[in-house]
Amino acid sequence: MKIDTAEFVLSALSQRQFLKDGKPQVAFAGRSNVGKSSLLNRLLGRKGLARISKTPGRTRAVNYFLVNGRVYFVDLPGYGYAKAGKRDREAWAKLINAYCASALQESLVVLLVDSKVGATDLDCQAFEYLSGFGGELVVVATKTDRLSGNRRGIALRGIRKTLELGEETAVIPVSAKSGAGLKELWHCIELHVQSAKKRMA
Ligand SMILES: Nc1nc2c(ncn2[C@@H]2O[C@H](COP(=O)(O)OP(=O)(O)OP(=O)(O)O)[C@@H](O)[C@H]2O)c(=O)[nH]1
Ligand SMILES: [Mg+2]
Repeated sequence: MKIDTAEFVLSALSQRQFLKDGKPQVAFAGRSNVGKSSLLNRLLGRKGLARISKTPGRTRAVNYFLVNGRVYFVDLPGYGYAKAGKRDREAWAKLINAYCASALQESLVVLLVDSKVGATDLDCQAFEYLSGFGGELVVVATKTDRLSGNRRGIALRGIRKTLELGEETAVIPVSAKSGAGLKELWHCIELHVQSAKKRMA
């Protein structure tokens, strides 16, 4: 997709602020620090659009970005932030649950898993949870620039095995740093936007 415009729209802190105007949404979910904001920025070719931080747990709200006036990219707050207290975790769960219940059927969810860390227990739980909403889901393995070709293959197979993925679910290896895999991910996103348009027509 050629990006003509990509603009920050809204940082939603509660369910009332969620956007439901019928435009397709592509939601980026995953562990804190897995690289959601970086991937979103790289896909859109806009470095500073979504905030990136070396401190995990910075993205606390549901952040919406409107792309070419026709599809929302949604940066979801990350899970598994080690320093988060109980209240933080509960607030996070509430926000994510609400987003999933309200928008996930219409969304493509991009679940990010760190290729070097592999799929954690929380990633498995997230995968099961997100799969339960009946929307489309694609798994991406992030930061592949940190692995050699051989170890990358092993890591991908490991992720597939740990998440117990069936053939219908793709795992796309990507790097926000090198740009690897972005074409494949864009292809998935395009298909989603097109099928969402057909549903609405
Ligand atoms: N080597 C490498 N580092 C990356 C890549 N993507 C992200 N990072 C680094 O990983 C760290 C976290 O990136 P973010 O994009 O902020 O991660 P996030 O998932 O949005 O984190 P939260 O907002 O806390 O949930 C930063 O230091 C990034 O520079 C990548 O493709 N390769
Ligand atoms: Mg982030």
